Amino acid sequence: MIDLYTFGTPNGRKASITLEEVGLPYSVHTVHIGKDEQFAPEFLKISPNNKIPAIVDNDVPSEPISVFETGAMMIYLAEKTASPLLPTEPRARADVLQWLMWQMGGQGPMFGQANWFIGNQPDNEPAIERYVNESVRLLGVLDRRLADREYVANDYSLADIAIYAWHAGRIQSWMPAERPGQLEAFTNIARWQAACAARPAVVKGMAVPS
Ligand SMILES: N[C@@H](CCC(=O)N[C@@H](CS)C(=O)NCC(=O)O)C(=O)O
Repeated sequence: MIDLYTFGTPNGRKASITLEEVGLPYSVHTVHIGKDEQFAPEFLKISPNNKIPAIVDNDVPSEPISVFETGAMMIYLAEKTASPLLPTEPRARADVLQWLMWQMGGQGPMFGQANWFIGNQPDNEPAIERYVNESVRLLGVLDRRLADREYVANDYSLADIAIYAWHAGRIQSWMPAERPGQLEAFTNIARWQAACAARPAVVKGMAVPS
């Protein structure tokens, strides 16, 4: 059994959707980041960066294996189950990994900063301008990528899970009111988002922790 330490955030959902997709049984432990539970010494032993999510795999021959950082976690789970979410064929694998890293280094941090400044420093116009502009640029990149393929790396993969978890229901919450037209223009993203949202594993994973 795998222990999942998580909270109801985009990064947390990346882990729970992946666990649902690969079909491994797991037990959920809520780490309430609003109550600073991520700083508890026991949690820091498995997640030294004091962030959720983290997993502990007890279904291994010797000591349990703990993994923090969602990108590493998703790759670990896909490899453990030989899942097609991370293909072994080099070209397809590189495609999935580059878009997974695009999410880890680009979409996640930029959406996160835009959301944070709009929520916490609404008068900080330079910061909001910077992060919203960069987020919109990234949305354009994603929309163009999806123009001639169903999923980000052709077949549904870890990349879609990571990007979807951050995309779903988030953008509307921080995109400034004067920008709504831009969102509607991303028609390829809208089609892809609906396809991801319809997957039973995505529905279940998005609801964790219940
Ligand atoms: N790069 C990390 C980011 C994880 C992250 O930012 N988690 C947030 C919630 S979405 C968190 O735990 N924040 C609590 C804190 O920063 O103290 C990953 O992908 O796992």
